[in-house]
Amino acid sequence: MPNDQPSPPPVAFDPADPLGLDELLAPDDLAMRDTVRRWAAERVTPRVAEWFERGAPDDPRGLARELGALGALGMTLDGYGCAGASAVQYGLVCLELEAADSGIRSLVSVQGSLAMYAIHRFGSEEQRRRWLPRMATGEAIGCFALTEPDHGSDPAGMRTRAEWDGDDWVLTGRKMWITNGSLAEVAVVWARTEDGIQGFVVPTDRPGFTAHDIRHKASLRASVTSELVLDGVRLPADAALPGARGLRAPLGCLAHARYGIVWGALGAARSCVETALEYARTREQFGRPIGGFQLTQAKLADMVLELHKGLLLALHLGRRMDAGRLLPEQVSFGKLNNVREALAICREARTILGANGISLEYPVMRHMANLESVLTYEGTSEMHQLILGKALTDLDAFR
Ligand code: TGC
Ligand code: FAD
Repeated sequence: MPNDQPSPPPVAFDPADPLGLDELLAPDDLAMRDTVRRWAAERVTPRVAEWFERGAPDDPRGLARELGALGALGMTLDGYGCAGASAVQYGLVCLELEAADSGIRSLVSVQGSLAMYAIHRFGSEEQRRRWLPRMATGEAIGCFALTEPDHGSDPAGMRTRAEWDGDDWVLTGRKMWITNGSLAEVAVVWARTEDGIQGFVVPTDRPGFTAHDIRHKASLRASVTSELVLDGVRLPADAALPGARGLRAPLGCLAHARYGIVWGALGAARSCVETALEYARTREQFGRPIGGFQLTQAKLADMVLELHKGLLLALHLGRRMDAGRLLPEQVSFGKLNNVREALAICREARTILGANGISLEYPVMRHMANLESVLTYEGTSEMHQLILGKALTDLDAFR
């Protein structure tokens, strides 16, 4: 919703908002953004480098409950305790969380845009009532299991299968790289059936379900990533998501989560721009601040240019989503551009910090390492190039 208050005339150039984009946001949008910004600055930023170094957040369940109290879980969904917020507000929240760390935004994306969204959109009334209110408060954590060890970009080839045995479904297979996997009370698992790909709501305490955390990650270290093993997991007939048939269903969930990333990645980039600017103002070499050298200014100017062009794009896509007019190809446009540019911004910021750029004392290398995952998950940059390529040429180059 555009701001209907008259805007005061711009008084001076604001390095934090050079295009005056805040004027395009409604007071409610700004209030929500500022609340989440403060929360992240108090609860995440001071501790996240330590979580990253250790390879796990301190208390992810506590974080989930705090995010629930902020209304950030499943926030665009209606009913069942969800906030019913706009897509623009969701985007702003993703940006603020990712300015602290991509892992925290990931927790929210997977919970809200993938697991809750799948249950809300494709689930039965009973499934919605059972899971969504507890997921909205963060009492129950969800994960979304599409990727397999041998099927990442091409989920159509998945091997995990669900077969009837009497009145029950029996699920067998492995899922890989699953965010929140070992934390989750409920997993939305995609499996092949005799009627094509279907989604299943799997309580993770069922016999035969195990989750093993993936170690030795150099990226997304403040996030839990797991392998799931489904060894003959027996489920009642009503565990299947009744509205989900074919790959169209999980891909529909991905479109929602990818939209959040369009904004989120810019949060990581903003944090790097702020850090580089501050560093350039204070670090002296050859007798003056390095921010006074033309080469450094060219880097800073280009970083700020791409950051705020990305924000304009994100806001445009958010307005389209709120109007019900956002196409999957437009989401690919945004994810491809904004993640790629955010990563380039972080890499440039790292050069400005010199040797300090590789230290976890500063957030830059952590953001940069995180964005390597963001470039790959939710569809690699190559997949989004191919989605756009197909939309432009009407020729499918995937196979
Ligand atoms: P294709 O034939 O193109 O599509 C199959 C059916 O799906 C429909 N469709 C979509 N529907 C809604 N939204 C979208 N974005 C859609 N894209 C496609 C399509 O119309 C078709 O419908 P129908 O009714 O005709 O059957 O399928 P394909 O097998 O050729 O695959 C296309 C491709 C490569 C683009 C797709 O497989 C893909 O996107 N691959 C990337 C996989 C991916 O993104 N995985 C992400 C896993 S989750 C994750 O990474 C979470 S990270 C944690 C975090 O978010 O923080
Ligand atoms: P591959 O598909 O094997 O691709 C390898 C390379 O080949 C890529 O560069 C790719 O673009 C390229 N490539 C593949 N096919 C083509 C082609 N036709 N043309 C050109 N290039 C091609 N998945 C989930 O389901 N749920 C989650 O919660 C989840 N969380 C994740 C968290 C993290 C930290 C990470 C890193 C991944 C997560 N994933 C999750 C998995 C993620 O979605 C996949 O890694 C991603 O889809 C890519 O699959 P892959 O890693 O198997 O790479």
